[in-house]
Amino acid sequence: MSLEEMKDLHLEEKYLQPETKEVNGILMTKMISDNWDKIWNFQAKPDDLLIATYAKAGTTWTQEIVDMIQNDGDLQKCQRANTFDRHPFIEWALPPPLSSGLDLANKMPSPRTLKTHLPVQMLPPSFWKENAKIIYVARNAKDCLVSYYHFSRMNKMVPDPGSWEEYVETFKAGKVLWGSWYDHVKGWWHAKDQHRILYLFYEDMKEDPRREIRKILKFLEKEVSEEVLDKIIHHTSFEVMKENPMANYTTLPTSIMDHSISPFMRRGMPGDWKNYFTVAQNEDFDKDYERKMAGSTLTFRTAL
Ligand code: PPS
Repeated sequence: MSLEEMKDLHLEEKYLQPETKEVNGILMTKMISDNWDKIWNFQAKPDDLLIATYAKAGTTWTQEIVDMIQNDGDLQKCQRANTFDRHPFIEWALPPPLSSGLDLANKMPSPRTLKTHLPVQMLPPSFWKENAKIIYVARNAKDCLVSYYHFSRMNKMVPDPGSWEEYVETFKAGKVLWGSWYDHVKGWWHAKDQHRILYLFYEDMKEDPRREIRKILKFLEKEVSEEVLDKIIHHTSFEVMKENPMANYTTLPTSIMDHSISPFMRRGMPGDWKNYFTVAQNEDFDKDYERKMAGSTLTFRTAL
């Protein structure tokens, strides 16, 4: 649906800078909250593949890698649609007649690849029951925060982040959509020992994409030639994806995502947080981080 058609339907006020409403103590858009029963009762299938992440952790990157693998490196096939249409975002609810993630997923023939940002305790239970494969990608908190801040400035479908200083506190308190980063990464880390979950790190993918893509291949029980692997690495590099309209979210109207404020494909590297945190903010952040992550075996690299 074009922006003009959306305007005709007067839908904009319903989805731009949306109201929020908690579900089980986790901040969500009001649309997600209002549709929560349907989302919770989503029927997963055994051959579904779910890409689960905290927002801004490398979801789109992983989606492109997986799609390239599933299509044996066929670039044309991976150009068939926007990322968000290739892989339904299961909890993303929009007012009709716009398609919600559930509608897209229910219409999609199997095998499906799906996306979620849900914290582990809120994943529809059918995923566990059907033993669907899940790839979880985690990214260090500081880079996630910076990326989420800029994304919230340019994307009118999520709440306004306020000033940088305000946002640092909002993020630490977990009062952002999909809740606390700390609980999210720890919750999924714990779950990986009980379920078919491949837990990856953004920083590892950046350091050695070949090694990490091989892990995904093994998990998906797929094999590709070295030539195809090279092609996948190239096509899913930040520089190439930044120019790929089917992956960089530039096909959305600027009233939804305004890339002149900040591009979706922004910096694409670990350590960019150093350009934003003051020394004092960093010290405070580290102290709070120690408290929130105490007792966890999960460790992150904040630079390469
Ligand atoms: S979303 O909206 O939650 O689905 O966003 P998500 O895709 O998880 O995260 C967006 C950030 O990932 C960066 N990105 C990449 N980094 C490295 N390589 C590749 N290929 C790549 N593709 C996307 C993107 O630039 C966002 O991070 P920042 O730090 O803002 O640049």
